[in-house]
Amino acid sequence: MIVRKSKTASKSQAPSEARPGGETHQTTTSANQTLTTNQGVAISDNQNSLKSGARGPTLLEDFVLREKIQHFDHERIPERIVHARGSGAHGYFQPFKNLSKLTKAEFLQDPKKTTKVFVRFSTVAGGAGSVDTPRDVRGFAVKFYTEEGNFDLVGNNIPVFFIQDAIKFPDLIHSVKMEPDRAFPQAGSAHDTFWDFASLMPESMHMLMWAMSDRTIPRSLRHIEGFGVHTFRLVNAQGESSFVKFHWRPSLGAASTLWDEAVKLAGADPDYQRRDLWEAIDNGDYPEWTLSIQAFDQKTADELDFDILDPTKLIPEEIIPLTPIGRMVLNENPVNFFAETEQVAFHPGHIVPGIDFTPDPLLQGRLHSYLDTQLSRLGGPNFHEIPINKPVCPMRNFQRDGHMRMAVPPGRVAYEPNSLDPNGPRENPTRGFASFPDPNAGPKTRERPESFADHYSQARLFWRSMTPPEQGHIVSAFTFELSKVETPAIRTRMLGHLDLIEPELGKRVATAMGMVGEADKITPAVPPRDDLDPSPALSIIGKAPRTVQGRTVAVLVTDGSDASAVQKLRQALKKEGANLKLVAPKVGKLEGNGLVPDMQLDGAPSVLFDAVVALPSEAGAMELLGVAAAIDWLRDAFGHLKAIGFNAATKPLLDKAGIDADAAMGVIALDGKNGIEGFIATAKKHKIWERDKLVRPQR
Ligand code: HDE
Repeated sequence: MIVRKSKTASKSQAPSEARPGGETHQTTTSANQTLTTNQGVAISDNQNSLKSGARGPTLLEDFVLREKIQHFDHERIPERIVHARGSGAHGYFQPFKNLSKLTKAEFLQDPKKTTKVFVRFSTVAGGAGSVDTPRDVRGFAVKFYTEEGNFDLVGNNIPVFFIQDAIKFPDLIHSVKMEPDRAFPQAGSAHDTFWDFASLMPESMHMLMWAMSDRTIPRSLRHIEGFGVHTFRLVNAQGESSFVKFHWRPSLGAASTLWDEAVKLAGADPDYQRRDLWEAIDNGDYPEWTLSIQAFDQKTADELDFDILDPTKLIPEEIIPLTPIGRMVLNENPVNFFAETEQVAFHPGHIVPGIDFTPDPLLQGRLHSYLDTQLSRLGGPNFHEIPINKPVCPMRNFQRDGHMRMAVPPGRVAYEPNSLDPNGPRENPTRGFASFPDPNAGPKTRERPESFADHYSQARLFWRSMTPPEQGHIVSAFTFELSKVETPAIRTRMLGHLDLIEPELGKRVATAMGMVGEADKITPAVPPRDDLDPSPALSIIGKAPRTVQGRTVAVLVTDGSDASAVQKLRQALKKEGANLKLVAPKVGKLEGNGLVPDMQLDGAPSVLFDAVVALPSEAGAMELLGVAAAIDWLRDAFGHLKAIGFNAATKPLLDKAGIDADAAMGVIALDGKNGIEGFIATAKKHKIWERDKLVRPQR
């Protein structure tokens, strides 16, 4: 059982005693509070090892020391080979209505019933200690603790994948991970081996477009969409099956950072997204997603111009609309990161009656991998007994023993059928999982179906579905990554693919790289189609809701700042569901206004916030003129296209930062009439795209 403690830490301390060596001892007389070894032996001194004389050598017999150090030496377990860096949260799922027409899955029947979930978000390429904001796909894995067993929906924030067959996964991952001789770069795809591999894999083109789009630099984990990627099956009580694609949509809307923000965030706060998720939940700002499906039958599948078993393809919502089926709320932080977020074991093969697989060759390979990886990661086959992985429904079988077995099954019978234990577990033909009798079968062959061969049309569809700023970002991302590639032949090969995806894209990237006319000529297996309608639903900017809900506005204040102006702004933001953080040159209480800053300026660059306001006093502004961090604060906010609010005293700072006080460009005077309303309305745009042309080359 996971024991949850109340949020407030106790202020009272155990009594502290002074000793001759001057070290701190906190002691107790209460049996409950007594510190013990793992064997339950009370420990009298946790500050000093057992020595032969106060200044003598440490004795081997010190079992307290040896046990403590030995446990510490083995505190780390192997990190996940992919998705090592992750953040988790508990919550619940609730269906909107009874879905029995489509599925018999118990947790999708009753709209009054909630099912507990644990979610782990992750980056893919970096190690467990890597930063939160590299350009990378985000994992979106949900464990539903249903009454019919655990169902894991182990998806990503992108609806397609790089490869079509599981046998390519180790190659893909080896190419993106640190290069094996030099062990860099960490958590990044901008290097030769990744682009070498990708440029030799036409099937990766569609996913590369997503990877180079704003999707891979999300604003926060609360602002990502999620996708099951593969086509799955739903099966109802009559044994009828539909195909299904799963989609998660965040209630705050999807949103991304700019590349320059992502880079600066990595330095300003390596834990930016983990902290954001934690703080939102801690503040009661619970992130929410709607689960939607695209359900369709065989006839519709046959009519689509791609193969639904091909995980590099998506079904545009404009062709099969999303049907919302329920909502997920994350309302509880883990109490222990290791026990929960690190030890949670997801597996696409964890399904429940009413949900089934398709023969997507990527999914099929995953069905082996996830169970297998837990043996080395969690040390044996009994990982299902770790609290975070335990099903909530009864679990009984004849599996026995193994490393770290916790269960103590009594009795002499560990087999079935048996006559010695008539009350022991037995097959249940009514409730038991029955695989959908998929008629697909053919001769044994190592072969890619021809229906998987169109690698460019949906990459083109993606490009054409983006708004102009998003297209510009894709061009910049390809330019950045390919410019980091040292081998010219890899660059020219990739430029050839971009020409095929869309000549305009190829040309813009080649121009930005200074490599016009150098693209290789690539012959596609199937030429890209030119007649696909764009899918506006694929754009983030196009469908961004105008809101500041769940966002953070920072206010730069100094001694003598006007507390009532801060208070008015705070109230107005609160009404809109946004947070306000006070940033000041010093973190202690300010003079002349009693304001207590949340953060100190050097540790609170504007990159951490969604919009900024400067409300210094006149004297405070004069002092800030000599502080580079203050000028950068405004300059970066301007460059990152954030709404900027200011008072009259800020004017010299804006001048020094080279910022025109132009409301049309999102720089709003707060002390004017309707200043606060105007600022909030601007902040709701998230980014002032009109400003982009003032601050970076348009590619
Ligand atoms: Fe994974 N993947 N994967 N993957 N994956 C793992 O499982 C693998 C794929 C995804 O927060 C590993 O327990 C293979 C697609 C997520 O714990 C491993 C293939 C999608 C997570 C593994 C894929 C994913 C993983 C590493 C190709 C999106 C993190 C540790 C056949 C639909 C789950 C572990 C968490 C983790 C294998 C492809 C998503 C090694 C062989 C496609 C979100 O088993």
